[in-house]
Amino acid sequence: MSTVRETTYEILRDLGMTVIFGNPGSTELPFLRDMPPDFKYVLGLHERVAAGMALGYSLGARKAVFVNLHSIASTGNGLSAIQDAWYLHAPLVVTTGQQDRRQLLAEPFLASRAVETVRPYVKWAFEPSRAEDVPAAIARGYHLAMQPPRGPVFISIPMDDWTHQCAPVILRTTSQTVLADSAALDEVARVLDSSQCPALIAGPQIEEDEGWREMLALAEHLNLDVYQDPIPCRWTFPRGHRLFRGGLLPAQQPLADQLAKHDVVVVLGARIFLYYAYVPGNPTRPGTKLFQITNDPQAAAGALAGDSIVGNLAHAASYLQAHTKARDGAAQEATLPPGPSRQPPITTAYLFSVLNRVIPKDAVIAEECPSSKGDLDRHVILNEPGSFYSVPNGVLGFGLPAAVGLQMALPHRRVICPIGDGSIQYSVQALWSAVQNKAPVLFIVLRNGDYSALKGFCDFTQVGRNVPGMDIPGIDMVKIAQGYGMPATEVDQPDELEPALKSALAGNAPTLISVNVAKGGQKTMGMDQSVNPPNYG
Ligand SMILES: Cc1ncc(C[n+]2csc(CCOP(=O)(O)OP(=O)(O)O)c2C)c(N)n1
Repeated sequence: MSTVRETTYEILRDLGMTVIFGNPGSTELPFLRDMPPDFKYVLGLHERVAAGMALGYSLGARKAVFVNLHSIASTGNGLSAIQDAWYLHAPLVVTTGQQDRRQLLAEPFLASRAVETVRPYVKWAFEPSRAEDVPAAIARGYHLAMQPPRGPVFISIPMDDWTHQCAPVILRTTSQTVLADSAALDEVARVLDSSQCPALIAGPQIEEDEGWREMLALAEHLNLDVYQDPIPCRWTFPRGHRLFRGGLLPAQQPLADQLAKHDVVVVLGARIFLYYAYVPGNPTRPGTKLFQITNDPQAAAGALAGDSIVGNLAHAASYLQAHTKARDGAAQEATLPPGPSRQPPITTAYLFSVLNRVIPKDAVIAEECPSSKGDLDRHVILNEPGSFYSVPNGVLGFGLPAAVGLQMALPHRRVICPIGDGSIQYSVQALWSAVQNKAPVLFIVLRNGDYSALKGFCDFTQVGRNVPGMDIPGIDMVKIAQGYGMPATEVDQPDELEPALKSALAGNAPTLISVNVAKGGQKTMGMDQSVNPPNYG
């Protein structure tokens, strides 16, 4: 017999979870002591950062990652990263310490109700009723986290459990590919074959199911318009492809208008639909035949319209390609946006157009730049899988730690993190982790001195501009980064930008460039002027 602690390290090793992201406290020390040398502990100075780096690492490495946080103290701080993992379908096995079982009844200092706190945002939240069940509970959590749709699980572990005796946990496998009903796919194929003007919507689950090549092959076979889902958290179609028509707008009527010319729309791996501001309308023009293929039964059940099919996206795309007729059509060229002005002050459109010129073709973007998402979307053209990650549910603090975790998982690709000067403050301690882990992320701070996206939303919702808390003057991110040990520079003039970016990319160290940019304020988060009044009131 071994101890619970020894058996846990054995099963973690067997399951491939030997990198542990965490922030420790007294209730975790009995687990963390004498960590075996083949394990790596990655410290986050704040739990949003620890769990957020784990999230990035999980997305980059495409596997489950173990997280160890501190009782309820950390669970609250880390909850926004856990909900990001929930929406991004990222398999995190999150554990926290609990007070000693022998005094829990008396609710001692650091007694934890974390299980109840996290429940809405995890696939399973559990505190084992016996110490000797802890390793098996972790294995069960792993298997569930890896089932599509993947996602976080949570286990609370009393601190006295680790020294108990326990039997080994036998390593087992659980299959992870669930195929869509072929009769239902046949119906989609039949409707596509009789369509005059079909369209595909590419969603994040294409990457979850490693279906990039299959999606691309299907689109080329059908020779039809392809749109990215609204406010995408992943890019799942080559941005420079002749069939790519850009992103859908995240509001009902504008989105329906965008798709109005299509008689058949097939949504591959996305919700129907992710909206932001409320602009009432139909999900699609009445009369359009709408299908959804998703790996997520919740997304199927919750779709506002259309017929849904649950199953693996890579398989479904291949199946549709094999069961539909190839379509001809005039090959359209991809349209490039006009080159933005290089007059000062630097605009975010100019910044992203320069960035697009200098980054490697296989760069990975982890972004959080609310008011300039539209500019990023238009000017950064990446055509490789796994090249884009963004906030899945509007909670700021995602970008910085995700970038560090992605870079740690993907040492051969360069991770770029464009981020607002407001957004970076929600998880700024990740700069220290980038330095400590030698993760050469290029952080580009868009310094406009305000919450431009919120000002844009004030306009959009017509609440006016007389709202407090919209400006954030006097933050020097160069000094803050340097304080965490990171080289950092400021860029103020347009012609300083390209040399600064090139010099940072030539090196192999994490670097921060703070760019003074023109205020946005005309755009709401993830949306452009096209959905603002007077077009839609
Ligand atoms: C955790 C969290 N707190 C607050 C908000 C509300 N919020 C949305 S956008 C935004 C402004 C972010 O500022 P910045 O990063 O500078 O980007 P900008 O709006 O200037 O483009 C805020 C505070 C949020 N979405 N998430």
